[in-house]
This record gives sequence, C-alpha cells and structure tokens, in this order.
Amino acid sequence: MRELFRFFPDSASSISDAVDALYLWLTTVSTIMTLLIFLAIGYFAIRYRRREPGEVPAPVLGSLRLEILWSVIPFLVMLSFFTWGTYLYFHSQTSPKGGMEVFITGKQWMWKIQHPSGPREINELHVPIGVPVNLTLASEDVIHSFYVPAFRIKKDVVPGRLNRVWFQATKPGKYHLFCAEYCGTEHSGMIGWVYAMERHEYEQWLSGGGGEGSMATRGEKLFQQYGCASCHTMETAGRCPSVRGLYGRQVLLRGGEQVTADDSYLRESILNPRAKIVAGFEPIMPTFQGQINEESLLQIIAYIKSLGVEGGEEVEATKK
Ligand code: HEC
Ligand SMILES: [Cu+2]
Repeated sequence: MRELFRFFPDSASSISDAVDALYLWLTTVSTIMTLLIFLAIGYFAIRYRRREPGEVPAPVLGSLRLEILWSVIPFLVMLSFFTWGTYLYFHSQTSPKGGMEVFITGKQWMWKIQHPSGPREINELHVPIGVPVNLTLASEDVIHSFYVPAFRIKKDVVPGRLNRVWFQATKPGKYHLFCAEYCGTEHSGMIGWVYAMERHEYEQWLSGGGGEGSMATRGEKLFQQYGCASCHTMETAGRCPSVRGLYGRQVLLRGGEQVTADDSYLRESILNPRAKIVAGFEPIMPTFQGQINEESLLQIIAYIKSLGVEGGEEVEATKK
C-alpha cells in the first residue's frame, strides 16, 4: 500500500499511520464528492437541455424529505473529519506519562538541542525508539516551527512562551527535521536530522556525549552566576521564597490566586517577576529580561526542577 503512495513521507512514529489514515479518508471522500457533483452536472446538462427554442419546462415542486436527506448525509460525512481530527489532535497533544524530556531552542537559523542528562547537539536530535519523547520548545528570536514529517508532528516555536509536543519513534532511521515557518534569509537552511535509535544504541550515544554535566548542573552554575542564590538561599524563606520543592507545587499569589509552578511559570517569574507576586513577599526581585537567553533559562528551570518536585521524588536530571 505504502509503496503505491510514495507521496507520503516515511511512517516512523506511533501516530503517523493514524494521521495518514485520516488524510486518506479526507482525500477519498473529497474525491468521491467532487466526482458525484461533476457527474450530476454533466448528466443534468444533457438530460434537461433545451430541445426547442420555445420550450417551457414543467415546474418542479420540491421534496422536503429529499432536501433533508441530501443535507444531512453529507453533513454527517463531513463531520467525520472533524470528530476524527479532534480525537487525533488531542491524542497528539497529550503526552503519555513516563516519557523522556528534550529541550529545544530555535534561533536564526539553527536548532539547539539539550538533553537533561548532559549532551547538547545542534541540528541533530538523537532519540530511542519505543519511548515517548516530550519536547519543550523555546525561541530566541522569531517564530519558527519544529517539523518532522516522518513523525507527523509540527509545532510552532514562539518567542516568549514554551510550547510542548511529543512523539514516539517506532522505526530506527534518520529523518528530516525542518523549520516550517519562514523565519528570515536562511530559513531554508534551518534543517537537520532526527536519529531514531535502538534503545541500547541510544544509551551508548548518551554515555559518549557531553562531559559538561547535566542541564541541572549548568543551571546551578547560572543560578550562582546571576546572583539568584544570594536572595534565594536554599534553607529558610527569609525575604525570598525558597525554590526548593517549588516545581509542580501550587503557589499562592498576592491577591489570593493560585498557580501551578510549571516551566512557563518559572520562566515568567525570572523574566517578569512582577507579573505574579508570591503571597507574603515584596516585589524586590529584579527582572532578568534580555539578560538570560532561552537556552540558559531552560537550564535554570531544570536546576529548580532538580531541587525536588511536588511529591518529594527527585527528577531524572539529578539522578544521572
Ligand atoms: C533581590 C533578590 C532576588 C534576586 C536576585 C532573585 N530573586 Fe527570585 N524572587 C525574589 C523575591 C522577593 C520573590 C518573591 C516575590 C515575587 O514573586 O516576585 C522571588 C520569586 C522568584 C520565583 C517564584 C518563586 C515562587 O515561590 O513562586 C522564582 C522561580 C525566582 N524568584 C527565581 C529567581 C531566579 C532564577 C533568579 C536569578 C536569575 C532570581 N530569582 C533572582 C527575590 C530575588
Ligand atoms: Cu526557523
């Protein structure tokens, strides 16, 4: 089947076959509908053509039942795209538990990729097959879009926010990675490869990579370097809230609202501390907007995460 339809890229993720099936359904239904319409036009044009100049056709009285039938049936058929599409969309947006994390920063004109345990790569992404991979996407400058056709995933990478998308590779191989949002002169060069590897090969690759320490260790250095540590001492709260055990917790804000301390909240707390003030503290934290790049922010967030998450367990990043 797939050999017949070479216009599809490789099918190498847990959702790619489902996406293709929907696409085929869409194409088939559209083709059949188009054919039916054109055949009907042709047939009626001939069958009911004017045969003599003075001909007056018999008046046609409508049939309510027929009208309803030919409205409702196509409506239901078209609605199938919507239902099926919605189901797939939500499936592709909600990552299963227990996946691994990878952090990606788009920058004119390259992809910078960090693995929590240490390795960093540019325009290359190594992943094991059979494991859900959660991507956190940030942009240093303009809108990019992370696109891997063989996995049927595409997610915009928008400055000022962290987007998430996940995939699970099913077939070892080397797959194209594109930027799918025009982002300037060398947009067409903002490409790379995703290497999907057998589990043991991936482990081997991991152990060979980096020597610079995990994302969390790099984050810890930045935490010292930018003077965060001088205010946020780890032990007692004092003038500043402790960031230990912060990740994933509900934070009470001045004004009574609650927010979950997720990646986006931490990012905002650092770049724009006044947007949300923690209850019981004064807004004395300086903004770090324009001083810390997205790549470093992800490392600082990884560090805060490594200080414990809600529920007490330590995260992957620190165990390695
Ligand atoms: C001058 C002292 C000071 C410095 C320096 C400082 N902070 Fe803060 N930070 C605070 C205070 C006070 C709060 C609580 C009030 C608020 O929400 O703005 C806070 C809040 C936070 C929060 C939210 C905490 C929570 O419990 O929800 C995070 C995360 C954070 N800071 C991270 C950092 C990081 C990372 C740095 C370094 C890049 C940093 N801070 C530098 C004083 C500081
Ligand atoms: Cu781009």
